[in-house]
Amino acid sequence: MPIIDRSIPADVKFREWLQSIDRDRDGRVSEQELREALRALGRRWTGWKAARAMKHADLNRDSFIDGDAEIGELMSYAANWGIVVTRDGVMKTR
Ligand SMILES: [Ca+2]
Repeated sequence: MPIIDRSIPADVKFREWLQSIDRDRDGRVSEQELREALRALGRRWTGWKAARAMKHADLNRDSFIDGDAEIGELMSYAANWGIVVTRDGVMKTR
């Protein structure tokens, strides 16, 4: 179990991860990009998980995750998938 280092703002690492999965570099994350990222992390049921995450975190319903509030929601939600943010970046706990 990785130790979460509170001295490093977790959202910085999460933002770096979001940038890395933003394939078309438009500065926001689509459901498809999220799905591909989940697959790359070895998660299963990625279509279902991505759809659930969008429903939860896409607060303004524009079909993209962007902005502090939505990124925060997505980061919290990712813990449901066993995905956490540490000083080394985004990783799986199981
Ligand atoms: Ca949105």
